Amino acid sequence: MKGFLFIGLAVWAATASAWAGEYNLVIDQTTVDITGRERTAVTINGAVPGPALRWREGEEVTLHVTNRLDEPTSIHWHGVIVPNSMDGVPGISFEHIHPGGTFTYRFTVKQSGTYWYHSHSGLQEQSGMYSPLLIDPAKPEPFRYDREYVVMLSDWTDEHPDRVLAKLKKQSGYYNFHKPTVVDFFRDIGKKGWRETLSDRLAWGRMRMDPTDIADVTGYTYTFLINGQPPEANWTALFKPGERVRLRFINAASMTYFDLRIPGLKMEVVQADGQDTEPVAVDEFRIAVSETYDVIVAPQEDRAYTIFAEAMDRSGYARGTLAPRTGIEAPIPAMRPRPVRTMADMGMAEGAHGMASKSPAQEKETTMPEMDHDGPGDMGAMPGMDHGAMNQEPGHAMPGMAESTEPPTVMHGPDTHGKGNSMVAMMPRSRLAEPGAGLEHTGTRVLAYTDLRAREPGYDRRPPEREIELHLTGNMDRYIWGFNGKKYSESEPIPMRYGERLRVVLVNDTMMEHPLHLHGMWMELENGNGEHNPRKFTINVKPGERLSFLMTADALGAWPFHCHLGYHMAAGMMAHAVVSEHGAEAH
Ligand SMILES: [Cu+2]
Repeated sequence: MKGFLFIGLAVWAATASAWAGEYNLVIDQTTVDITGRERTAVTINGAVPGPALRWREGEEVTLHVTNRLDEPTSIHWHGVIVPNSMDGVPGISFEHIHPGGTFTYRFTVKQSGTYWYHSHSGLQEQSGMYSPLLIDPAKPEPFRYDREYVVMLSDWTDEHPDRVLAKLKKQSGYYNFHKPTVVDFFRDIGKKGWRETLSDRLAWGRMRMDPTDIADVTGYTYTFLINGQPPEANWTALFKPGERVRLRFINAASMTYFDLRIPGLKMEVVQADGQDTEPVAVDEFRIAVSETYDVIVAPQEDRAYTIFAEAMDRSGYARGTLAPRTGIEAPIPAMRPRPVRTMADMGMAEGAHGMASKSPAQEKETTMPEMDHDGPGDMGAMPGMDHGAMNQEPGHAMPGMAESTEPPTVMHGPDTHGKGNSMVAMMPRSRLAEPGAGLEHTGTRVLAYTDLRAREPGYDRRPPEREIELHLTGNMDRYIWGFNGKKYSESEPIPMRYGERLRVVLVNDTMMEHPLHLHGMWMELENGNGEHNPRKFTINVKPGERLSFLMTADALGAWPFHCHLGYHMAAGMMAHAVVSEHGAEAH
C-alpha cells in the first residue's frame, strides 16, 4: 500500500514539472564604456546587467553556468527558495565554479515575483555581475496591468572595487567630503552656544563619524544606472496614455539606497520582495540595496515622465523616462538637501542635543580644525552616555524615554561588543513607521515599512519558541563591520532546529542603514500587521533601530545572513545559520 502511494506521488510530481527550462550563462570579462572611459566589467553573457531570466512557478529550471574568468565565480539566486546545494555561496553551500569549469544548477521554482541573481564571489557583483530574475505565477495575479518593465538600479565605478575597499579601510570617509565646515561651526555656536556645539562636535569626532555621513561610497566615484544606462543616456520605457504600467524595481547597487519617484504620477505598490502586498498608493519610496518593489502607474497624459532615483546621500541620481514615444523627456527634478544624522540615529532619545533639527551642512572647501581624535575611542566616554552608570538590565524597557512607539524602547545591555564595535545604541527603538533619513518632511506620501501588509496570511501561525538577538556592529575608523562585535571570520554559526519557529531581534548599534539579507528562508517582518506581516528577503535596519522578524527554520543546511552593502559584507558583516535536525543541541 505504501509503495503504491509512493508511485502515485511520483507520477503526480512528473506531471507537475511539465515546465522545464534550460539556460546557459557564461561569466566573462567584457570591455564596457559607461562613463566615457573603457573599463573591464565582470559580466553574465557579455552585458551589464546580464540577461533577464524569466521562469514560471512550478518549472524545473536547469542552468549551466560556465566560468571564463581566471578566478572562481558563483551565482546566487537572490530571494529564491532553493535546496541548499543550489544556493551558490562559495564555502557555505558549495565550493565555487572553477575557472574554465561549468556548474549546473537544477531546482523546481516554488514562488513567483521579481528577484535578481548575482555573483557571491569576492567583489564580482560590484564589477557588474548582476541580472534581473522574473518568475511568473501559476495562478493569475491579484492586480491588472497592460505592460511591464524591469527597472534595475545600480551603481558603477571606474575604479576597481578592490581599490575602493582598500581606500575605505585606510580612511572610511574617503568618498565623503561633506564634513561640517567652520561656517557651520560658528553658525551652530550662534544658535546653540559654545558648550553644546563643542560637545556635539566632540561626540561625533569620537565616533569617527560626522553628521553628514549617509553613505560610505558616493557619487564622487559612482555613476548611478538604470538598466545599465547612465542618466544622460535616458533609458526610456514607452506607454500609451490610459495604460496601466507595471514597473519592477530592483536595487542591484553595491552600496546605494535610492529614493524613487516619478513626478506627476502616483505609484501603487503591489509587491515587495516579490510578495503580493495590499496595494498602497505613494508618491515616493526608498529602496534599500537588494530589495525589489513592484509598482503600477497609470499615466493619463500624452507626455513624458521622469523616473527619478536619487541616491540617499544626494550625491547623484539615476534617471530614466516613461514616454508615449521615443526622444522626448520631462524635467529632471533638483536634488534635495543631503540628510543629516540625528540623535535618533545614534540610538539616543531625540532632541537630547538638539541635533535632530540641524540644517544640512553647506558645501565648503574649508573644514573643521581637527578635533582630538585620540581620546577614548568608545561611546562610553560620550557625555551623558555612561551606560555603566545607568545600571540597566539588558532588555529592560524604559517607558517614556522616547515617544511611545511599538514595540517600546529597550535599553541597550551592558555588552559593548568589544574592539570590533565603536558605539552602542543606548535607546534603540522601532523606526518602522519612519520613511527614512531625509524623507521626513517631503510633504508627500512616502512608503514606510509599516505600510507593507501581506495579501495572504503567513503559512505558519505558531508563536516563536525561541528568540535570537543580533546586534549590528561596526568600527567605522577601522572599517570593520559585523554582528555582536565579530566579523564573519571570527563568528560562530547560529544553530537552528529544523521546523523551529523563531523570533530574530535586530539592534543596529551603528550609524548606518544596513540591508540584511537571509538566504533560503523567509523573514516575516513584525510591523504590526499580525498574520499579514510581510515576508521579505531583505530587511533594512535604520541606524539606532530595534526591530524583529519571525521565521520558520524550514530549510536544512547552512544559510548566510548578511548585510547586502557589498563593502560591509566584505568587511565582515555576515553570519550564517545552520539548520539541522538537532539545532543547538548539536553544538
Ligand atoms: Cu551594512
